[in-house]
Amino acid sequence: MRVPHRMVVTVAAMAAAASALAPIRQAFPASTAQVVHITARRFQFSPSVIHLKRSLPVVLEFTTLDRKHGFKSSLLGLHTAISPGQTSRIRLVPNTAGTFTFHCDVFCGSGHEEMEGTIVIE
Ligand SMILES: [Cu+2]
Repeated sequence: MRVPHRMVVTVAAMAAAASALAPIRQAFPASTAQVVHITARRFQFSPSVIHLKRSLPVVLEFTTLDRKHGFKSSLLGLHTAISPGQTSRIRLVPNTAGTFTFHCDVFCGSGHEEMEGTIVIE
């Protein structure tokens, strides 16, 4: 199968953009980090807008109130499953100011496509 040249360029550009925006994942003492708790349920995240400060270590903590969901931000390179009875955590140091969308990547029903939110790094 032939791949159109334009498509190859677009994928490479997206990969470059993603690596430039990827937050730093590093070990740091949990006590120094801001903790943001996020709950997921059909078909929303709460809070749906997450405010983070650049260079400030943060732990994103996820739980679900009903069934399995997912948290994915492609531009920030963040992903975790959110399973019933468990707490999922992502530790990161945001290194790029901006507004980045995230969404649920586990199909969870008729409103799944609208299950999304925004991370604002300032
Ligand atoms: Cu979903």
